[in-house]
Amino acid sequence: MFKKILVANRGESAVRVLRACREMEIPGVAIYSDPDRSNLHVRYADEAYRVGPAPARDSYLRMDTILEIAKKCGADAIHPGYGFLSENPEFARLCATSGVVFIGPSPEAIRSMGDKVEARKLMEAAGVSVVPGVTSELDDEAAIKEIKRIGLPVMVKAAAGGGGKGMRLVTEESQIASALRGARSEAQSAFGNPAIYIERALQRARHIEVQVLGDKHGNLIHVGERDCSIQRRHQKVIEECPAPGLSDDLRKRIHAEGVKAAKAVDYEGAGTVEFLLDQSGEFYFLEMNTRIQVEHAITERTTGIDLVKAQIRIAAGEPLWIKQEDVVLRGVALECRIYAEDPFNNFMPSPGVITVFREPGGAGVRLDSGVYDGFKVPMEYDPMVAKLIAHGGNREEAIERCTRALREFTIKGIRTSIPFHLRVMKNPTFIKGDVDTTFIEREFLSKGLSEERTHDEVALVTACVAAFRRDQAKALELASGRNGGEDSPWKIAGRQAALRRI
Ligand code: MV4
Repeated sequence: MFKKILVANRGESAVRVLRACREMEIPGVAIYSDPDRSNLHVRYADEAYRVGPAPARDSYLRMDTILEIAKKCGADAIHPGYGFLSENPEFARLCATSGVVFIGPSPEAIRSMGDKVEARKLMEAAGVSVVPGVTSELDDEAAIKEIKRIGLPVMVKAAAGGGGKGMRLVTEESQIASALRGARSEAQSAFGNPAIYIERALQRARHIEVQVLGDKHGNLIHVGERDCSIQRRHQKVIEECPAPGLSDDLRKRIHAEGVKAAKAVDYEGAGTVEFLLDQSGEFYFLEMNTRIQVEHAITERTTGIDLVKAQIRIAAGEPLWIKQEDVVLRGVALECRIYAEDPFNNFMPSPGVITVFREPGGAGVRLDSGVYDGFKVPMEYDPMVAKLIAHGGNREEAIERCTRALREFTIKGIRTSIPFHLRVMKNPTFIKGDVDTTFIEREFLSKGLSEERTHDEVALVTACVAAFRRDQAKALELASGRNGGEDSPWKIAGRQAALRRI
């Protein structure tokens, strides 16, 4: 096992990994950028080193500095967490050549899955179903011909993209030429690679992803699926494990395809195979994420498997200790990602100081966060402040517990998405489990979101009215007396009324 692990990440992600290190009695090392000096992950770690100034490219993305720190402190492994360098094949390669274990898959698996065109081709060759489409370089004329064959609407995607970046929907033939041109130039400027590909656009599909675990000895299993359809602008908002409403047969087939996809790249470690499930029940490979994901905790809750510890054990060369038939999912887990943003003002970022942070708890509740009372939510990084994971024996209980925990959760000083999550929890379409990737748009954004008067506000107005009445009553009481001089109650009441108008 490793002597010491450096965690090349920040916030909640770094805290999650450091907790696994602590349980395994492996010293954990944090790195921090200047504004993160007193961040929770720094306090939690056994050692911490400055990596650079605020911008990620000068700190959490500095491969050379991070490897230097690893050498200096004697870390023999690096865990990249999620985001930052977690899906950077060059970093995985550099770790290997520097004699430090990268806790994740091989550079080759990261690279081939990072190129979405190559991933599509690999999957097709392995017999995994992919969305009908074309990946070859085409001029406009040839592209138009192909698009007619595939059938409108189509999606134009960047080969180097992923996660929805640089993606365009084409619904009419007349848009094709400009969509291709736009997508190519966007792909060039965003990824430095103008390659694009075209797929038939699936409408109102669900995002279902299969969590896999593979070791260095050829064993590869799935540990169930998640539904991550509830998202806004490609940012996941609520995830659920297992995906609601799938037949046993469909579920089994998706699991099998997830395993087949991961085996095709000899996958090692924890990974996720994403599928789009359309309304007719057909599903297609979309992408593979070659890292541990934010939403891994709901799988941990339903399977009882600690996925981060699994990653570490696999990276250290241990064979998988669980067999496929031993993986049993119990109940339902939901995750709400709490962001520092105002759901009633178009989800505007709401950075600032968290003055009160009171976490929920109790049966079936897990809270993973990187913040605390007095924490300043920085502008520079991801606005997620906490993940609330609620588990129940069934979906109904998971929703009840999630609702209860969201109500217990108090965050003051900044706006958060907690009230939005509460709306989702009582939304009839969500309660039916009838979700797809357009859920938020259809159920909320198209209808407009307005704030409910909170108890606090009602209490404040009530107190003002009560104070006003009391003052008036007092003034009238005094007025009924004899005093008419300088202390005339009429004058006092008049002065008070004038003051109130300020
Ligand atoms: C699609 C699609 C429909 N048809 N591809 C968005 C993120 C990236 N992983 C791929 N995405 C999509 N690809 C075809 N051929 C719809 C989406 C999509 C989506 C996918 C998963 C979760 C949320 C989404 C929201 C909008 C669009």
